[in-house]
Amino acid sequence: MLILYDGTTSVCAIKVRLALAEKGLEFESRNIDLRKGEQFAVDYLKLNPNAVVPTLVDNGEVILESSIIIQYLEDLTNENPLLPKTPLNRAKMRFWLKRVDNPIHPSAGILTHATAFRPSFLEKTPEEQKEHLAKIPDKARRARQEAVYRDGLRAEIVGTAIRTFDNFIRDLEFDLKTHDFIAGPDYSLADVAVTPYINRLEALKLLDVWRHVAPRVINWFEQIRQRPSFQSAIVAYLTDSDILHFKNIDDSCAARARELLEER
Ligand SMILES: N[C@@H](CCC(=O)N[C@@H](CS)C(=O)NCC(=O)O)C(=O)O
Repeated sequence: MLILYDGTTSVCAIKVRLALAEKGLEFESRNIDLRKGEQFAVDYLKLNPNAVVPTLVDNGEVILESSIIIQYLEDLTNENPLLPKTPLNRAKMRFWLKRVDNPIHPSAGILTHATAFRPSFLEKTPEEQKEHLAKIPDKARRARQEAVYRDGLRAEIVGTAIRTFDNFIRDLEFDLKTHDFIAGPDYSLADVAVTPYINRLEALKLLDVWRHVAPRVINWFEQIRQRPSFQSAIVAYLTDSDILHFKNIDDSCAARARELLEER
């Protein structure tokens, strides 16, 4: 049995849940509440010393890193293949996986923590805030979270995150000119990897910023939302508390993004 140490709104965990759904693989989801700091529990750190989700355990073997996990799932079964058919499209797929890992993933973290997760962090006492941040093993991640919890959308790194997404979306738009999916004519792991991040932009009311420059990306996302995996791996997992976190998002994130992109 596959066990997924999971996070309901975690973009990386969603990536894995989408791959599991698309491959038709059964698994047990064990939720790690990141807002409560369950990723720092001693037993969890033994599985994943980076204090992040997802972690996949297959027959006692631990597999880390979402992009590696989804490729592992692909290797487990030939059913519902998610690898492009040609070497060139496979290379394109791997390129998008790499780019999603970095710089897209940290950029998504910056924007999410500056908006959706900031209010509940600020409700903690100064000691609790300090304690939470001190437990984050990756110094760069800790510094990013500290900056956006403190300064919100005015943090300097927000500009870098928005510009990173701008380049990403424009490049996706370019690639979608020649094929229906991101790495060729068929749905692949590239679509799996990109979906949670475009969905995150939508949740942060940011996707509209690119509606006119990237109509193909918007159209691609509309198609992706119709897939059963979108419902089972994303929508069905949202708890009332998750919905509440994202309900607080107003238009200020989109307004800040427009302002930053005009400064370019
Ligand atoms: N490179 C890792 C990144 C995992 C990651 O950053 N996960 C986030 C959720 S999307 C997390 O667990 N964050 C914990 C925290 O913010 O303290 C992967 O792809 O698996």
